[in-house]
Amino acid sequence: MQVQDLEKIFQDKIDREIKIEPKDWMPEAYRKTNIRQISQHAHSEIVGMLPEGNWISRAPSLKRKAILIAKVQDEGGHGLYLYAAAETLGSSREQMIDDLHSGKAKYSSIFNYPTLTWADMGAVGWLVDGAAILNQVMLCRTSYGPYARAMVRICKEESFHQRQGFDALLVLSKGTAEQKAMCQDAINRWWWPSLMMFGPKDSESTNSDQSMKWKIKRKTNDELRQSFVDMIAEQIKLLGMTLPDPALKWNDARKHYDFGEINWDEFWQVVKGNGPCNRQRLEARRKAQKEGEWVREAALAYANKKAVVQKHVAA
Ligand code: BYC
Repeated sequence: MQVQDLEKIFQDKIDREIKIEPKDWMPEAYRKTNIRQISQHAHSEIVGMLPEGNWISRAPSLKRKAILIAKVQDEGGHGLYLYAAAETLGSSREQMIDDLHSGKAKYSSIFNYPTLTWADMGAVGWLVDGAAILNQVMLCRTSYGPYARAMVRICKEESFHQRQGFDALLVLSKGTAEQKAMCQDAINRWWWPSLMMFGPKDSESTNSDQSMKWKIKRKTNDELRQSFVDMIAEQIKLLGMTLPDPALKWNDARKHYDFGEINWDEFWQVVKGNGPCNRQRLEARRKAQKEGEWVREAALAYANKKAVVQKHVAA
């Protein structure tokens, strides 16, 4: 069969909402785009464990500590489902991790900001996981089967994450003047970076057009960002706090909130590796990789030994 015919069958499947599976023929660019996006998503989950892990030993109560441990562990699990989904496209785990450590692969800009106070744990849960869910609910319907199926479970866990974040902030928002101030300060610092998580404006998004045609993405960066602003602008009223944007205003004609201009220069600086914590995050990942070497070696030796024993038993 000619490549054009294969491409037609492929696009036809996508148009008819039939999932693409690992053994199906697919254009090389579709494979590459999925590997890029899924592996970057996996890296974000793993690097995302660092800013929150930072607070496990300092959580204000046993209950909050248990919740935070569970959340950070969930993020590790999400990373593993996603690496496994990317592996079905022919990329090895080692290669993906090398690309993260060499700085070749990206991960979400949001995790290059520091978590300075306990209120940041609430703000990360509410805003960062809130932004992540909006994006990820759409990805439950992405065209590549293993990615879509991984996202279903991830989304269930993320919605718990968002609620626990909101709950932590709600407690602070009803506390002492100092606690209220800490809550507002965390919201002020995390608001704009959360809006950046959705990526550049549609007019600057290099991958969106093709990814929308292939139904890897179902909504554009700007559409998702607008849904996020509309959702948070309402939820913040329950906290009695404010968002740090004087331009934020309901627009009755558009039936959406208008909001101010994002600092795109800051976004690109962070994406290029010059954010407040980029170096620290990569160093922590490289260190963990090195220190875990003996564990990987031992696990591999055990797996090989078990395979030899099983071969003997079978023979
Ligand atoms: N940070 O053409 P575009 C989570 C890059 S949540 C860094 O629009 P695309 C978690 C982009 O990669 C976060 N880089 O790209 C939550 C591209 O560069 P390359 C993870 C960014 O892919 C709580 C260039 O800019 N979620 O995990 O069509 C706790 C142009 O952009 C960012 C996901 O990864 C950014 N914010 O759309 C723990 C969801 N934005 O690759 C963990 C899956 C853009 O061409 N990913 N870039 O060199 C996606 O949905 C899409 O990849 C994006 C970007 C919407 C993020």
